[in-house]
Amino acid sequence: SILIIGACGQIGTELTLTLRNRYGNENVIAGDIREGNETLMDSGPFEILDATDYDALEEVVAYYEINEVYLMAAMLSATAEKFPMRAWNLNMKTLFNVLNLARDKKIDTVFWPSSIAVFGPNTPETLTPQSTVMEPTTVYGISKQSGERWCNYYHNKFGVDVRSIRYPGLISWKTMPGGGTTDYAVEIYHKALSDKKYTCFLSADTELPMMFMDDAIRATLELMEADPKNITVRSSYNLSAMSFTPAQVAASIKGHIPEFEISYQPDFRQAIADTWPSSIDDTQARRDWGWKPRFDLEETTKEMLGNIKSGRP
Ligand code: VAH
Repeated sequence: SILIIGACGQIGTELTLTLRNRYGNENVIAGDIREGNETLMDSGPFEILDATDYDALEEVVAYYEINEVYLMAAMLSATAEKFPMRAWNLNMKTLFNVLNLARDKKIDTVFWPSSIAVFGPNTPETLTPQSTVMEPTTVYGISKQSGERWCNYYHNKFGVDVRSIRYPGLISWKTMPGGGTTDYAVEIYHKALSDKKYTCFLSADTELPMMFMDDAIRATLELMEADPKNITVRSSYNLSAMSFTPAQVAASIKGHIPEFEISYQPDFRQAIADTWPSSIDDTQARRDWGWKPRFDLEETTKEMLGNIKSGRP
């Protein structure tokens, strides 16, 4: 069966629901340090789990006969700058615990998310290559770069089947993001509907790689279901769907809510965003496992405004 660690997070919630639809509710165990929303809690087994505690994790894996783990728990870029050592501890200890379970053959397959945050100020900024200079300047980026190196090491040294994607900023309506620099791209839709205005914490022209959550979840399942012999990247795959600026998403929203007004008050998160690329080259993912995005900015805006308005759970 499958265990999602961090099942109540922005990605974890949707991943859990999708996996339960696909593999059966009882075969997908949701684990998190806190309880999640009603839809998640009512749809299958749940365990309060601190994945930094190896013994607690091993007990859940044994009890439910887990063979696949999605490690979606982490402290994201903005919050990690406020609590560097807590972020490092959470992001790395959980990864070592899961990789060691796989090394010791207690589980078979691991998914671990990386991020465009692994790139830094001297990384080529447009169409950032799969393999390139990476000198991340954020705590979160350092933890993701280091995590990628460890995933690649455990694969080469112990044959661990760990698979990873460098997610761009993710936009979802079912869940709110938590502590990221790209969170503006979710907040803006909620505020557009509730207040018809939004004060953005990034500047108007800050172009960042972004992706609608349905694309990110589909990519994750496609990678996990790919034939291992086609997987040539065991650090983490670049993945891309679109890039946009706050001004562009505001214009897209104005097409549906003409009276929507945006203003800009960049805060400490601007300095983080300025170190990240504006677009990503995902040729390797397209070649290795047939990746192809489906949602562009206009379709994302329609989905977000349509679903948030209906107040679906
Ligand atoms: C963050 N949403 O903002 C995450 C993600 C690329 C951004 O890693 O930290």
